[in-house]
Amino acid sequence: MSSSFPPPPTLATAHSGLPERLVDLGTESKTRLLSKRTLPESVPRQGELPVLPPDTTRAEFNQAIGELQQILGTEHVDINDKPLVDGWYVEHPNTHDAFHIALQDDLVSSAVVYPGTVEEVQAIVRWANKHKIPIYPISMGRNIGYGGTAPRVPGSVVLDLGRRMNRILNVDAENASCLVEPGVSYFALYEEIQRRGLPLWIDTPDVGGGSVLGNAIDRGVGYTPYGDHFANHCGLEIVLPNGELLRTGMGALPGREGADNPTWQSFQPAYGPYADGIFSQSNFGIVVCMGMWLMPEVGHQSYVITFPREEDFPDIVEIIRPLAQQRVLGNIPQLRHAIQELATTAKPKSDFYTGPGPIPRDVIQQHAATLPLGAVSWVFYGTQYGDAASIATQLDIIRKAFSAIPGAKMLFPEDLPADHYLHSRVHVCSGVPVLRELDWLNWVPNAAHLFFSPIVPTRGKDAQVVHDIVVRLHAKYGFDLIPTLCVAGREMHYIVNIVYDRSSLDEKRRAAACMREMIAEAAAEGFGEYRTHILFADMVASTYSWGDNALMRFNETIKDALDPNGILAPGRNGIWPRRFRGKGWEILGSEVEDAIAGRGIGPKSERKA
Ligand code: EUG
Repeated sequence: MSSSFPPPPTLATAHSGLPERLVDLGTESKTRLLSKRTLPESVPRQGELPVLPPDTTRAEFNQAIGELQQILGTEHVDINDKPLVDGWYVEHPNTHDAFHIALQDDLVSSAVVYPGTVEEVQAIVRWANKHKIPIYPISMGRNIGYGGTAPRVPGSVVLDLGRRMNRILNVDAENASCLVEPGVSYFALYEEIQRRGLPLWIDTPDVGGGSVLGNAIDRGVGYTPYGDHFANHCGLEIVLPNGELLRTGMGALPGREGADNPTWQSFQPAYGPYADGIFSQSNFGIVVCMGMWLMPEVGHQSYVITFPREEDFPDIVEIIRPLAQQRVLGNIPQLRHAIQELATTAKPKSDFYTGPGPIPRDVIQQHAATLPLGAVSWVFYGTQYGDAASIATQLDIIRKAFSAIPGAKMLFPEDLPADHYLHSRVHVCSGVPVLRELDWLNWVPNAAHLFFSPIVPTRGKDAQVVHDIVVRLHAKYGFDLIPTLCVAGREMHYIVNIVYDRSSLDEKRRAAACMREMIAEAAAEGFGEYRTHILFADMVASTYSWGDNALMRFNETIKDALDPNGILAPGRNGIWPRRFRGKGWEILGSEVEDAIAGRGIGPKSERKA
């Protein structure tokens, strides 16, 4: 392997860096991925730079930015006028979406600013109101597959909160909770808890570089019993679009002599309407600090159950439901497809199949047969928690339940070679953040990915409906189907990972068309997404239309009341402030493919013919 790529930064030098324990693995992973890149690191940008915010002349922009430099210091304001570099997971750009689906410089900021305190965030918000310039806050911008650091409105000023606001403000070992700023990654929180020697787990998503705060308010998911991140947060501090500061939950009650309330991280709703929900997946406020519950460490045992037959999918789902509802399954297990056994070897697709289009089912089987799990179709990655006796009982119940599926087989980490993916699951499911999940990015050159993320009932016949839609549309658009189902007792996050070559306009256009049709067809059957990439936000939001779009009208009422100038993340999650509504900003239907064809993503009247 070539060694021409320098190691990524560590936590000692960057808030977004890797823990020391992962530097060698990270360097290998980065080198493996980037050495197959055929795209140049950057391409010359076109037109005058930076891209301006809407309704702002260059003179007005320069004047406004000068004021911002006065407020923050010039070293904390970067103008986005240099080449765009997609980078790598740990060294990701905060200028644009590294996994671009439209043109690389369609979704770009005019500038990136780095507030260091809550007061500076408030000052920036007041500045934005004065100049009517949209601002777009990110915690760490690792919302990969959903838009990363990119603002929805080109020319917005990105507030990178994480770079200078990355303190772990408190870890309360007795209450088993912490209080964090936006720049605290899972890696950083984990290392700090280890350093203090506390018997507490964090809960990490599949990859550990993301912001604990950012992921929770985007309602992300992890895999210990505390895997529903928003459900396990406790208390927020928020800068509102008018610059005021708000604490939710028990934090609204002042502590003794100006201290934080002692139950801020103990009780979520406090008194009165539970406001926290409207600050998740919204553009109603900037969350600058968040409490999070931590799980006391406990015994754990990970395992896989393999299923040889493709068509047993709905029956597997039927067996999962009661186990999850009874909490025999105590966390969020994943049901994956055999194709991931191939992809998590970090080998490219071309090692398995060089024909055109998706890799055929029998070719997947044929290669899977040579891998540790054998010629399987579906793989259930589970973990049980408790003391040894309790885990043994749970495993008996689970083994017995799944034995109804012909050929089902349970295997443990010691049954599999050291490099098998299950060993990575052992870490994730016991709160140790890792990088391994990035391996499937080697599947195609210049890989980017886009998630299609519908919520599906944990019921065989419903799951089959969505599965059939996804299978058919992936075949139609020529993509490999890479599904990961994150399962609970009543619903599953059926995550489809569209991996595409971002150097190919044709692949981008097909990926977008596939996404658009999956959203529409799933909605026609009554199924909707829990989260989506910013380019598809309007489309997904528009499917939640019950009662003549009652929900969107409600969201718009809140938006206009809190943000009358429409400065905070316009368009995020499909919510447009009054100033932008009715001007053709929404991207609906095939407009997304037009955007990819280079017609732009601004208001319709400004898009190229
Ligand atoms: C994954 C899970 C998600 C998501 C995106 C990706 C997993 C990929 C449960 O939510 O939104 C392996």
